[in-house]
Amino acid sequence: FACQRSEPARGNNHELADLFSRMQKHYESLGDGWRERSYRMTASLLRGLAFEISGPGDLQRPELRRLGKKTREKLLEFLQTGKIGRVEGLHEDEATIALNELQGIWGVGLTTARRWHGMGCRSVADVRQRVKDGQLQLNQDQVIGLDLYEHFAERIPREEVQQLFEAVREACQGRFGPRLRLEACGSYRRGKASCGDVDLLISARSPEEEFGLGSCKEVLGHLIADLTKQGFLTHDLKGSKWHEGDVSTSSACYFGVCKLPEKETYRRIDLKVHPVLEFPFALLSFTGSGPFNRSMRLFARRAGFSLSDHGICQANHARGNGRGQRLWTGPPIDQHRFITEKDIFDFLGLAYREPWQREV
Ligand code: DCP
Ligand code: MG
Ligand code: MN
Repeated sequence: FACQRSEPARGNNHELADLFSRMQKHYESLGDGWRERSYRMTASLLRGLAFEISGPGDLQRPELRRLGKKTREKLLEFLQTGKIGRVEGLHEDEATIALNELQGIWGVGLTTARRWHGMGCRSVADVRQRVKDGQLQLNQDQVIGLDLYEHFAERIPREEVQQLFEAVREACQGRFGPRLRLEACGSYRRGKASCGDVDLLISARSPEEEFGLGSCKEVLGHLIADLTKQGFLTHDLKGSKWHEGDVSTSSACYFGVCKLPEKETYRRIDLKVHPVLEFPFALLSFTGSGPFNRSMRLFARRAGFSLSDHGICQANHARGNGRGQRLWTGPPIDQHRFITEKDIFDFLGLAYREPWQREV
């Protein structure tokens, strides 16, 4: 994990991690979960090293003791030749390209993409044809995903994210007055010039203001009703299941589609409402990036904690061959200690990283 107190490692480790990530993606697309996890683990281990791998001797260091024989061979090959033959040999085959295109339809995961590929679908156009011919049944999300495929494929300029954010802020203000806090997260908060979707996090401004507000689900329900009524929200995704009674979590989450009246393009929007006490954890998690979250959570786990968008608690590995990765969670850490994201970095002994420094 590259934000340990010592200087972040770059160079070899960085390049190696990218090579292993490519292998991971390759096996992911083949559905080989075991190899996928193994390469993911190696890539994130490499990204987290506090020292630079510069010679064969480094492979003996205790930080690398979990690596298997094949992985060591690849590292050695890289140190000796500057590349890994196995990765050089990877080329995107036609199946991979087709599977990726199909998974670009919102609501289509690898399993569905494979099934459709097996029926001869190679492209979005193929899917549309088969739907027309009545050979393919889509679920509700996929109907929307296919209809709005070209819309969702278009990146959202920063300024438009800002406008969409304003629309939601006004709805919050209109319904709850100044009690709610709204943050644009995801790639927007990481400073990207354009975003794939709009990610908005909502919570009360303070525990006092949370009092009497209703549950997160109720708050979200009101906002969705208001935003739908005014025509801002146009489609619900995930079968609009957000309001169903999942008692295990205190937060609420909505996936949908929105549009500004003056714009042509429909945009994907994710809304999350969290309790005040979870706010810094939700902000950190919803800001990403995804790989950054994974490496920070892995770092936390190695330090004996389990980090999520709800909080942090003590966690113990199941002892065994080290592959099982089963986790017993212990007592939560007092959430009142965490007001900002920086409090979480501090707690884990990590140097703070600004959102735009969280790409990996
Ligand atoms: N996230 C995560 N793990 C996932 C999905 C999301 O940790 N499987 C977190 C990290 C992401 C954030 O949620 O940064 C928002 O998810 P998005 O899918 O919206 O991704 P980004 O906003 O980072 O990129 P994009 O511009 O493509 O929306
Ligand atoms: Mg996003
Ligand atoms: Mn999102």
